Amino acid sequence: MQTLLSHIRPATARLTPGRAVVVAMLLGPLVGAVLALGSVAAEEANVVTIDNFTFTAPELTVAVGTTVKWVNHDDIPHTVVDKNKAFRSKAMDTDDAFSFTFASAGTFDYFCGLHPHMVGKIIVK
Ligand SMILES: [Cu+2]
Repeated sequence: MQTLLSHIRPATARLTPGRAVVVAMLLGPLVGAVLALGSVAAEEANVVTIDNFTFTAPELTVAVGTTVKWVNHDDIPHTVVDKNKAFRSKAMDTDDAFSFTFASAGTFDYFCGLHPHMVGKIIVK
């Protein structure tokens, strides 16, 4: 036990009030940034991002009348094509977006016309 304490004491002694303030100052903006990201994500609930050849989220459920936006975050072009031809985007370059308003209920399976293994689904209720 004595040896364990002798190991702990130097560690706690190092966290002086001055250092604690520095740590708080460093963590503050980080926590703020994480909270800000959280609120952006909440606002963009009907956005599907394209990252690393993947639609995220791959499956999204929305109400009739909802506009869904796809945003390409990859550095190569992608498209969004509905299997039943309800919608079809042009090639989207980096940070380009495509939006479609779902006026009727149903399940919309879609894929990337350039990389057909990229698939996603919008469920409209
Ligand atoms: Cu693609």
